[in-house]
Amino acid sequence: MLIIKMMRYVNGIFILGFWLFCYSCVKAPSPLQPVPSAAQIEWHKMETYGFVHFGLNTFNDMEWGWGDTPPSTFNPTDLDCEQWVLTMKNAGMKAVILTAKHHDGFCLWQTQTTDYHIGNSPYKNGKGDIVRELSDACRKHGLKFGLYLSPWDRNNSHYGYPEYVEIYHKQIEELTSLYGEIFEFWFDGANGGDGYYGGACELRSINPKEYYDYEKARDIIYENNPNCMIFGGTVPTIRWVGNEHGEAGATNWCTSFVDNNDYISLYNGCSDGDVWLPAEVDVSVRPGWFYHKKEDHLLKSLASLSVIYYNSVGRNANLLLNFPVALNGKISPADSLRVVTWHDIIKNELRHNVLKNATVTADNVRGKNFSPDNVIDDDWDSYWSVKDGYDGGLIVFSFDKPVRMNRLMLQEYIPLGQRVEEFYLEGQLDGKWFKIMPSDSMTTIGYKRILRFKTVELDKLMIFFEKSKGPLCINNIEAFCAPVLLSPPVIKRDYYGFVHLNIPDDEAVVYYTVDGSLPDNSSTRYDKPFMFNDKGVIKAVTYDSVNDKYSDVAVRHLDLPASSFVVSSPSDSYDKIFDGDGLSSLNLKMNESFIELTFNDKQKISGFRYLPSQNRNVTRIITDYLFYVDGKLVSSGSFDNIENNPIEQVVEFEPVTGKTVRFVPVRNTDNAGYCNVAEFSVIVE
Ligand code: FUL
Repeated sequence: MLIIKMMRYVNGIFILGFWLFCYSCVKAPSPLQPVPSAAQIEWHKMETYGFVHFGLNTFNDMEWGWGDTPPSTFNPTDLDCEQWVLTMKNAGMKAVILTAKHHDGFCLWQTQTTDYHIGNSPYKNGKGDIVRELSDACRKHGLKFGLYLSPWDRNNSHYGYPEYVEIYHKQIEELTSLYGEIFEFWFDGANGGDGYYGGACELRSINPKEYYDYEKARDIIYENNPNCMIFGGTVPTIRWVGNEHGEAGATNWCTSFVDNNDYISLYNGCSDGDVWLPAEVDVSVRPGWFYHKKEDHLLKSLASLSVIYYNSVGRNANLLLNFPVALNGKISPADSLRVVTWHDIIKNELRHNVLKNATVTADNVRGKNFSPDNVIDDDWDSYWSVKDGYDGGLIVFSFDKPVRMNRLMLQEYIPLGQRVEEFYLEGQLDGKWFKIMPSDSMTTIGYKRILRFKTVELDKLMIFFEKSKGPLCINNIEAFCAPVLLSPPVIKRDYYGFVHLNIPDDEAVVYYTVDGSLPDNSSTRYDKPFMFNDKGVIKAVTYDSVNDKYSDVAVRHLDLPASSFVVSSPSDSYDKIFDGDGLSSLNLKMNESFIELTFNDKQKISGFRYLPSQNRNVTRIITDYLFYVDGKLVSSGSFDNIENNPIEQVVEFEPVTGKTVRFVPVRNTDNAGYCNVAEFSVIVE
């Protein structure tokens, strides 16, 4: 009897041992083709890197130089590549890509292929080489280095003929053999046609898919840089995302087609694509790629840079953020501070992973090495997976005590391909399950997906993967409770007198005052636009009640609203200059039209405000004016530096009592027949 019992026991151990053995030696899911190359995987892990646009265009205040400006125009006096690199490093970026040559053909290195290069400029008496200086600075500070070499060359006399293609390939050879390792090579897609072309000044059209022989270009690059990523051309390893405003699709597949050299759906990728071609989002911190003084006031806000981050890195794309280096050869202090601050904000938002100590369970586990715990360990190469034959799964995080969160980061183990097609989130508090928005159902994940939603408090978090192209392979899941984004409200009054206080984070609370006092959480709370049919100062702050923190105070001086006067000069679109919107403007005919307002009552008039159109590339800005009260000239003059800095102009003078004012434009920046007015108001005491 004892012997039988012992045998059963031994048998049991044997079976258990055998089962454990099998459980732990379950094979990984087969890769789902197409999969990324090792170099592509390393590229994904970089996530953000910087772009520099600098060249003759900078000195000519242009975006697309014609190719005819002499190299002598290029003269940065204080160039400092280390300042560029340190800015990017402090902003968490892993690399920098330089426009070694833009469409104007001017080369920032000492090339043998043309005279149109930095060696013929006054910079360092012709001894400078910015490709060298930047690649050295990158190596010194541990960043990778990449290059942009425009295929289109509006300077070169051979452009359009076979000779130019040889020149272009020679340029690639110089750049990829003389400056150390290149992590990414950018072939820009622009081929505008017309140009200087050595003086021919004509239109030259080519077929970009054939003309440049990109296959040969790739071979030259790979000779010294076998792991280099290639952007554009006919043999890319990454794809353009299809826009330049910083946004990948919420559905974003790393897979696509390179069919007849056309990429299909740049924004979303293609779920059934046959090559791994992940998206790169390129966007500039200012409207232009190159520096223009007149865009100093249009530097992207922290709020819009944050949105760009979540719409690129948070949507399975890499972010290539451009710095338009200024004329002195440095990134403007405002730009560099803005981007470093933005990085600190994002880092802070994604700092404390609240899933770290959760108990993790799943409805389906492939085997011991594929445990759901793998999604919260720090090992990128370990992942949770399910059994073959399943195209979904469920993972649950349980917390000892309720946890707050408003961000969720998910990552798939992409070496085995991109799989997830549909998933949603649910939370449980006090035994009740509820859906967590951002939307009912999400689609792709890929290398990284970050979701933002309203703060929820949970005992349990469940992620339900409804559809996947094969067994799930999820290597990382993190959740965070990001603090409110404390940007000061944007204050605007519309044509009807309603004041709007806009903030980017709808979880924040806004408080305001209308009596000049400083607002705090005991002031009036803003919940919808309010009527302000008077003159006065509106002050507003954004408040984070969890951390008891305030944004800077936004201040706006509002003059008497449109309801307190009649416009006596007829025009259909006068409402545009009282609507608080700097993008809508009124055109006034020079030497003929003016703005004339008659107040309902006599006023003590002491000045006026003029805002030119805030559209990009704005022209016809008023530079000189006359201002009358009841027919008497009370002020005349010019708006200094308005062309470079088209911000609101405030003119004040000794108060004059009167009812009717007239603002007459005298000159505009372009000596054009019309000028523009986006906003106008009269200051009264
Ligand atoms: C575009 C170019 O035409 C722009 O000037 C800029 O270089 C941008 C990154 O790519 O296609």
